[in-house]
Amino acid sequence: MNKALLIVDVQNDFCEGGSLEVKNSSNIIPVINKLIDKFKQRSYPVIATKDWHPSNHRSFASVSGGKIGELGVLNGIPQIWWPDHCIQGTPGAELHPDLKPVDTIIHKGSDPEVDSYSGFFSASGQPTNLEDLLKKQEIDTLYIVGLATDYCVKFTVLDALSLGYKVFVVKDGCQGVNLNSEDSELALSKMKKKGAVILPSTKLEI
Ligand code: VGL
Ligand code: ZN
Repeated sequence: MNKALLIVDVQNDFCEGGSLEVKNSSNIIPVINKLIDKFKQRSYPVIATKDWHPSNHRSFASVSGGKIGELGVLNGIPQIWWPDHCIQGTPGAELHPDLKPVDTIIHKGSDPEVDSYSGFFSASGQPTNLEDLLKKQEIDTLYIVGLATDYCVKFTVLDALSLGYKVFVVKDGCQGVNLNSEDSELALSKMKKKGAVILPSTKLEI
């Protein structure tokens, strides 16, 4: 088994004080840092995704004219309108400063016309570099953490499962947006139903 740690979107805009702040997100940083240490000790790859939008990204309420948090349609695909976030090259798009260094960064969401919650594919099915990278390193098992449980973590986990990876989701290494209060729990149930193992970092054996 070749394992990798995949850290989803732990960027300033999703952390406390950011434009799309996920409440209590700072709690996950020490958990993730411990995992980074463990994976590095074993020479397992540590990969992070970044939501990486141009300033005219059409998931932004300000660009598409929708209301923040409401559901609309973008090029025929259901789309929630978000505040401007993770704009390429801005401080909000940087990884949280307390996060330990990672080996590789995968960018997603750069096409202004299409959103990309998953680290593997955009909503229209365009692949990122993630699968190629994992294939090159013969990774078959992913430990996934990050933000947000109910969006980018969820879609990344579901795509990883469809692609045939064994997936562990470290629950205390994730935090959700929870536009509805149960969204994160529902997301975790769905990931579990599709085959992910959900576990706390204390139970993790690598
Ligand atoms: C995300 C909303 C919009 C996420 C990204 O990283 O979960 N959520 N863009
Ligand atoms: Zn985004």
